[in-house]
Amino acid sequence: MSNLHVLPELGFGFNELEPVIDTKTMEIHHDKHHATYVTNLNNTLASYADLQSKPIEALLSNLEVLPEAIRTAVRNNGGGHFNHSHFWKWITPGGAKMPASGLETELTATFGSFDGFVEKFSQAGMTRFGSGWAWLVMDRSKKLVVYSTPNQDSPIMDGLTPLLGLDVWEHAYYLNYQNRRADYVKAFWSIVNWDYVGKLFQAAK
Ligand code: MN3
Repeated sequence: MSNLHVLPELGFGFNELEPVIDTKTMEIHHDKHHATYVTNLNNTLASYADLQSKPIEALLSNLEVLPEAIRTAVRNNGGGHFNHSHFWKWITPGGAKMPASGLETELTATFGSFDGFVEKFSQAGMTRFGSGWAWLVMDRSKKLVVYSTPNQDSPIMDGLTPLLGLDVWEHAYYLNYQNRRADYVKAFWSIVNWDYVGKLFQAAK
């Protein structure tokens, strides 16, 4: 088989986000959770040759055209693969400063201040009941929006462009933070890769 989806490299060591995200969590999250989404996605598409050549973005943007028999599996495992592939780039050892890309100006214009954005995004992560993601996205009218999704649902399924996402599944933080999701969300801000967020913002504008 030639068109398999592939688990991307992390780009840094499992231990390099300590103490914000512990080594064991990073290892299990990447090598087990994300790897399983990739394996399950490839298995799901195994007997659908015409779908195997489609990029993950194309599959997720048009779930409704997929055969019903595999739609939920692609939604869950394809969403998991897509979301995590970005997540590993949204976090970086030591964090990366807000780029001078106009994004900070836009965040301030939309949310009142940068802190106002942080507050709103954090709330989205905190109030997502159960498993899911908090998002900063650009909508079709080029407006910035903060919201959250359940499970592995991704903004591209809603026609929105993800700029920053935070995994608030317990598997993302439980070993270190247990029930303290708020502490994990707060610590996240010190490892955000704003360079990558800025690139996505520029591309989406
Ligand atoms: Mn995860």
